[in-house]
Amino acid sequence: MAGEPQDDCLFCKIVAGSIPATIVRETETTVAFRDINPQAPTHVLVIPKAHHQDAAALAAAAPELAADVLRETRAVADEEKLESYRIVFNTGTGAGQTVWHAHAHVLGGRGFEWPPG
Ligand code: DGP
Repeated sequence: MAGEPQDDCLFCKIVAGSIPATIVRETETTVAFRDINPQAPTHVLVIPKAHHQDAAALAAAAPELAADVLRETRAVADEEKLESYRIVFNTGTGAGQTVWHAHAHVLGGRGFEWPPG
């Protein structure tokens, strides 16, 4: 069921604390932790604690929670002192999504190209 923890979900395990992560922020509804394979000097993932498979599912099922995630991207950027940064929600295999629990990448500390690769 949407929102319920999934036994086979890596990020649900990070939320539960059964897989370690370098957590930088936590709220009642979200967790932010450093990406294990950083693509920029700052690379933090912001996730809802509740399980939704991707950003589209999250926005449809729980728009207030989606707003919490977006608000937290700003808080991470402020804490990391990022003047410019990129927020990415890879949504679907073709876009590069590999973990099926909605997450925002907050990337900063270097320049970025447009269009993205
Ligand atoms: P995406 O490809 O958009 O689904 O992003 C998934 C990200 O999750 C990817 O950048 C690597 C990161 N990741 C995968 N496994 C782990 C893990 O065990 N710990 C942490 N901190 N990050 C992980």
